[in-house]
Order: sequence, then structure tokens, then C-alpha cells
Amino acid sequence: MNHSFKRTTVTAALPYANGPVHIGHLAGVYIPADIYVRYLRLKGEEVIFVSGSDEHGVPITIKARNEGVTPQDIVDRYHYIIKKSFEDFGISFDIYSRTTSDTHREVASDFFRTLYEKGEFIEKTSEQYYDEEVKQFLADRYITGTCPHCKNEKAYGDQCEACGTSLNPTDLIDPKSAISGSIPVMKETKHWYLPLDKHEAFLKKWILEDHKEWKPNVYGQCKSWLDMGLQPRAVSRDLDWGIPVPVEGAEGKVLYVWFDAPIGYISNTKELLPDTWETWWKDKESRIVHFIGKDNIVFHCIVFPSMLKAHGDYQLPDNVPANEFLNLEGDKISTSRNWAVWLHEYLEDLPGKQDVLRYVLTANAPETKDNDFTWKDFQARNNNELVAILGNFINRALVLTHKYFEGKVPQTGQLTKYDTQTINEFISIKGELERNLDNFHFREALKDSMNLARIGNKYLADTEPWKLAKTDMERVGSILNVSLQIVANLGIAFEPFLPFSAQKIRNFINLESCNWEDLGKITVLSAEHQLSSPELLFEKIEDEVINIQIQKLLDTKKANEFNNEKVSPQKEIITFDDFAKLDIRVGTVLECIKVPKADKLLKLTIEDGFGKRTIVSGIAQYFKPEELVGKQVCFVANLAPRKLKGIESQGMILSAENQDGSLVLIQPETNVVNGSEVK
Ligand code: B3M
Ligand code: ZN
Repeated sequence: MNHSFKRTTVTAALPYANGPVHIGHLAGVYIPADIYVRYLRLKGEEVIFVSGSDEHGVPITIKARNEGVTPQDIVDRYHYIIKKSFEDFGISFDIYSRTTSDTHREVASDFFRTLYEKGEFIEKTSEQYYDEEVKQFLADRYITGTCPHCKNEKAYGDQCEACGTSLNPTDLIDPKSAISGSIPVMKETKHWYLPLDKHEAFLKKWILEDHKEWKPNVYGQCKSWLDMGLQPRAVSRDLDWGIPVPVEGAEGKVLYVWFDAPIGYISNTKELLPDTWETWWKDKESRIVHFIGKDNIVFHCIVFPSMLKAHGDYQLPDNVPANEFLNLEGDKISTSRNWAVWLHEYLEDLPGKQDVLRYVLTANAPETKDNDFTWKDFQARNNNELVAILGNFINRALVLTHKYFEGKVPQTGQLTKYDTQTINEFISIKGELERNLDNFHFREALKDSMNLARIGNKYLADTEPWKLAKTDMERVGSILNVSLQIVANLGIAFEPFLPFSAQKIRNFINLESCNWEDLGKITVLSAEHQLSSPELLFEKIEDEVINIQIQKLLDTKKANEFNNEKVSPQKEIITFDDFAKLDIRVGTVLECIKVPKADKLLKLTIEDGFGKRTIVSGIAQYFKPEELVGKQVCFVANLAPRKLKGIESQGMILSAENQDGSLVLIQPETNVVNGSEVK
């Protein structure tokens, strides 16, 4: 678009607060967004940079349930970890807030209400699975059953992870509630739908005709969605975690997480700028740019714009520069398999090296296709590029100036043809660098900046000022003056990419200002300007350091394989008579308390068909006492009684042990009479 804008609202996807962030997040979204924002700021443009944690949605409730804590506990835990990682890596948000904030609840509720009152939703009643035991509708992820395609018995209501097919809950054979294990029933429920089909014609023109400049991966995905034809999408859910649907007759319903999350950009802007936030979203001269990963394209290019359009007051995004995915050592990054380089762990192992990671992730950014991060490449780029080119050039220029001119910028004398050629080469880079930054080609832009250092390095190597020191100090002065101007330029050019190192470079030369305008000038430092003493900018990374990281990943791989294969060996064969000696029964837990001063023990009172019996069991790490009350359990009834912490235990509760040592109870599939024998 050639339209000129006054200000830019830059957003970066709101990460789910159900785990820490890893290199894939940085490479895909946050580093590119940060480079872009820092560049605009350097140019003196008006810009805000907005993000925050996405704290709603079913996965957070599942994690909470698995851990026996509340969803709020989960998001509180991860919000601060994520926020700190971003700060540590210099991601320069103007605000990083969260979707559980009061402001967000208000803004998102208002947004929904406006669309509701304008008649922009359709209401539909449909049948969905309902768990009668816990009196809850079941989100797709909360229903498990057998995949109709590959017969995997652990498929989810939205997808079978064994064969990758996406499913509807009704496709599952023998569906079960993942909450209670009971068989869900179909029950009618009403939801609000955003009729995307109604906006299809508009979207086709707006994207396919008016935004041909979008990145090919983004444009292509939009085109294929639009070609398939759009359907109404439900924007509410039956769930007890989220923003309540703010209209009458919506008890027990919350906004679908993908409805409220993008509104989070707006709420967080409001939190940042309570008086002027609207300008950044509604003014025609405000330009909105969303940085996201490729799995979020449809929500940012089709669903959210339809919401904004339906609302009527808002600007639509001008660009959505989504990236592809980063893999790790040839494998997809996976949180559940712990196949990731976690940002907080990286900084523990490689303290102070945030710029090295920023550099490698930008040089290798998955801008046009999925890319691979390897530790060997990380090491090579550090040693051969950051140390050998950038660091080396700056260090040589500074050391020589200290050696021959007491750390003061020397005068330039007559410039030679070679000097002028170098200077011209170096001046010409700025235009190319800007073009790449303006078009979100950050890998290329980083190469341009690195070329500035390459030019400097070559210039020093070719002119060899150290050889001239005895004969021609004036010439040495000229060479160092040109070199120091290049150093100053590097302190500006690298600011968007490597903010920590760029600041160090500017400190080395006592350069207080950092303006994009100065880039490409060879008069940034005046003669006689005093430099500080130089330090090393980057240090070589040795094999040992890299091998530790590689070993860490190999260990993860081994642990994963082990987990997949580890089954304890079968015990020795017994006779039927041996088996028949065991008296296993079913009983109901009446009471359950922790045994004082024993971390692992629970004291259970069981109704066993004859009366009450006490069993002390070492399962406290895996079950909360209140969770067990009312449940039927299987227990060995004829085990010789024994005393544990002074309490006589009359039997043993049966449970199955996961490979990680965690326990699940063995229970009858449906309730049976207490005292029933297990045979
Ligand atoms: N939380 C999905 C994700 O982290 C989602 C992004 C929301 S952006 C409004 O990939
Ligand atoms: Zn399957």
C-alpha cells in the first residue's frame, strides 16, 4: 500500500501461558517484531509494541486439572516466566500484559456486546457431548475415544495424534469423557457464531486484490481458505474458564479463546495508553502490523479482520508478516517431548549470550520455509561471524587507535581512491538495508549489516595501518578515522538486531546518540573525540560448551525412547492357585486424610461391603485427599495388616504406574456393589 501513515501499532502474538517460551517462539515472532520496532523507533517514527500472555483456552484447564491446581495458578506461574524471558532477550515491548486483566475483560465483553447488538452473530443450537457426572459440556480435547481411521484408542475429539487426522468428537468410536471417564451424552447447547461467509466477498477483495504485497506464505494460505469457502464459526464455548459471554441466557458460557485473544492487543494498548489508545486502532493514519507464526494466519487474516469489520470502528491490519516454523536438530520442536531450547535454560547455560542467539535465529529465520536450528551452526556463526568479523574488526580499530593516538579519533588527511571506494561501498548499504527492513526481510537485512563489518575488516586488512606506523602517521590517522566511522555505523546498524552488543559498541566509542539518520555518514565521530577502553565484544565458543548442549538433547531423545519402550520385565510364572489366594475387592472411599508428618501417606477409610476398613497408602504425591473421596477403588483385602506411622493398614490400594512414576487408580469401569470381588 502506498498510503502514508503517521504511526504504527505493532503486535506480537500472545503466547499461551501454559508453558515457558523457547527458541521457536523467538525466531518465529518476537525477534522479527522486535527488529522491526527498534528500526522504526531509530528512524524516529511513532510506534507502539504490544503483546501479552494468552491466558484462556482449554489446554490451560487441562494442564490445571492434571496438576490438581486452578487455571489461575497455571497462568500466574507461566505469565511471569514468559515475561521475564522476553525482557532478558531485549524484546522491547511497550506493554506485555495478560488476558486475565480487568481491562481486557471489559474491552472483550464490550466488543462482543457491540457485535451482538448490531446483529452480527447468528445463534445456533446444536447437540454436543455432555458429561453427566461432572455436569459439564465437553470441549473437543476433553473427549477421547477410538480413531475411526487407525483405531488408536487414545484419539482426541479434535484430532488423532497417531494418524494425524483431524476429527469431530462425534467421529470417535466409544467416546469417553476425559474428566470423569464416563460415557458422554448428547445434549443441546446454544452458541453464538460469527458468519464468516457473510464477510467472504469483502475478504477476497481486501486480501487477494488489495494486499498482493503480503508475504507469499501468508497470501497463499489466505487464498486457499478463501477458495474453500468460509463457514460460520462459534465464538462461545461451554467452559468455566474464560470471559463470560456478556448477554442474557449465557450462563456457563465463555468467549472462545480465539475470540478474546486478538482483542487482547487492543486491551493491552488501552492499558498502556488509557487516553489515546483509540488513535492507535481507529485512526485512518494508524497502521497495524501483526507478527505471528504460521499456525495463526487464519485467525489474524480472516477471523479477526471479520470481527473488526463487523464492529465497524477499527482499522484492519496493513500487514501480517507470519513466519514458518523453526525445527531443532532436524526435529519438530515439541513441548510435550521436551524437544526445545528453553529461553530461561539457555541463559542459565550461556549467560550474557542473548545477542548470539538473536543473531543465529535471525540469520537462520524461518522466513520463507521451515528452518533448522543446530548447535553446530550456532557455534560456527558465533566463531566465524560474530567473533571473526564483527568483533575482530571493532577490536582492531579500537586497539590501534589507543596504540597510536591515545584513544582519540585522529584527523583525516587526504583520502585515497581506495578509501573513497570503500566509503562508497559502505554508504550504498543503507538503502538496501532499509528496503529489506521495510519488507520484513530480516535475514537479508542482517546480512547487510554484517557486510558493513566485512567492509571494515577488509579495509583494515588491505591498508595494513600497523605497517605504516613508522613512516606515515598521517595516513594511519586517515585509515583509523575511516575505520572508526564504520565502527560508529555498526553501533547504529546493529541496534535493531543485537541491542546489547550495539550498546556496547557505542559505549566503546562514547557515542551517546543513536540515530538512523547518522547511518551511512562518515562524520559521526569528530576528530579528537575520546574513546573508552575496548573490551571483547564476543568470545569464541568452545566445543565443550556446545557438546554439553548436544548431550542435553541426546539425553532427552533417550529419555523419550525409554519412555516409549520401558515396560518392566514380567515376573516369574505363578499357578492359578497362587493367584486365587489374592482376595481383591472393590470398595468406596468414605474419608481420606493426609497422615501427619508423612509426605507420601494417605489414610483412607473404605466402605468394603462388610463395614469400614482403614488402609494407609503411599500415594499422597499423586492424589489430593478430597479427590479420592466418593471414588470406588480396588484393594487387596487379605494382605496381612501392618502398622504405618502408628496406624494399622488393612490392605492395599491398587494403582497403575506410569513410566514417569505417577500413579492412576484402578477402578471398575462402572460402579459395582462394595465388596465385589475382582477375579
Ligand atoms: N495464543 C496461539 C499461539 O500461541 C495463540 C496466539 C494468540 S494471538 C492473538 O500460537
Ligand atoms: Zn487415527
